[in-house]
Amino acid sequence: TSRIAALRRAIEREELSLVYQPELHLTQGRIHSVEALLRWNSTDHGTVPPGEFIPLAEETGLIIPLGEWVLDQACRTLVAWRAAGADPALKMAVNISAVQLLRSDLPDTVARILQRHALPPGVLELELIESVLMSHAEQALRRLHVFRELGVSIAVDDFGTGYSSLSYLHRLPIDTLKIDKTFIDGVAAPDDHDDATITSTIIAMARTLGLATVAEGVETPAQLAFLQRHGCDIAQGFHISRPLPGDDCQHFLETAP
Ligand code: G
Ligand code: G
Ligand code: MN
Ligand code: NA
Repeated sequence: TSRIAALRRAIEREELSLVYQPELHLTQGRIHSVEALLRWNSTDHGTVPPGEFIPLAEETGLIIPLGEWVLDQACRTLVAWRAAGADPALKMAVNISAVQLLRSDLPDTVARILQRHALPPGVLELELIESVLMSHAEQALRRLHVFRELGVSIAVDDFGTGYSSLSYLHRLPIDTLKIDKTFIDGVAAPDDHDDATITSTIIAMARTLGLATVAEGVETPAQLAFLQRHGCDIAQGFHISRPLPGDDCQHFLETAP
């Protein structure tokens, strides 16, 4: 079968799974959130990387049922962790593609799934990429206001790679900026003064504007130290933890300090 045909049947064939990557709060010293990341292990095509099948799902519209499956599954997992004693403040972060955000029924879908699982909206954080907030500003803004009213928080993913300015973003009802890994890669490299300057400037300006900052792709103790020194709120990356299957992540949460 073609990849599209296989992807179309991936849910019913139970080929999809989520892995969860913890995000560490740097001053509170606790796991603030986990990000759900979709994986596809196809019977016909083997393990297909998300960088390949997610664009395919977006082009074909399959991202709508897949995205709903992700939200439902992520909420189900969070409910199980909470029942097992997880921090009630622990947030679940879910990536939302532009195709999903532009649908007017996304807020209803999200509200319905939260209700189904009896979860307070405040534990859900939706990650949006920067470019959709610029290219479809009006529709995006309408959705963001509904989510704000609902109590769901919004993070801007891969921040710094698009063309939005902080002065524009701060007028939007968003909560968090996730600073793109490409900047974090250079922050503790002696020859990369630009990345360090950009990162510390984003952190300082975000703070002024009342936005929380997450550093993505933190891989070394030196990067973590830089981020702590510059007042970044939250760190995510292989140095904290790789994305983990649900059971392993639950164990990580139970044993993390
Ligand atoms: O999971 P990483 O391991 O490879 O993710 C690669 C890319 O796929 C990232 O840009 C990530 O945001 C995106 N991604 C992962 N899971 C999801 C998902 O459930 N929905 C959407 N829309 N994107 C996802
Ligand atoms: O676009 P988004 O930020 O959602 O993408 C998350 C992607 O980044 C996932 O593919 C995840 O596996 C990957 N990732 C998370 N932490 C690290 C890290 O420390 N190093 C590298 N190389 N990739 C990471
Ligand atoms: Mn993300
Ligand atoms: Na990102």
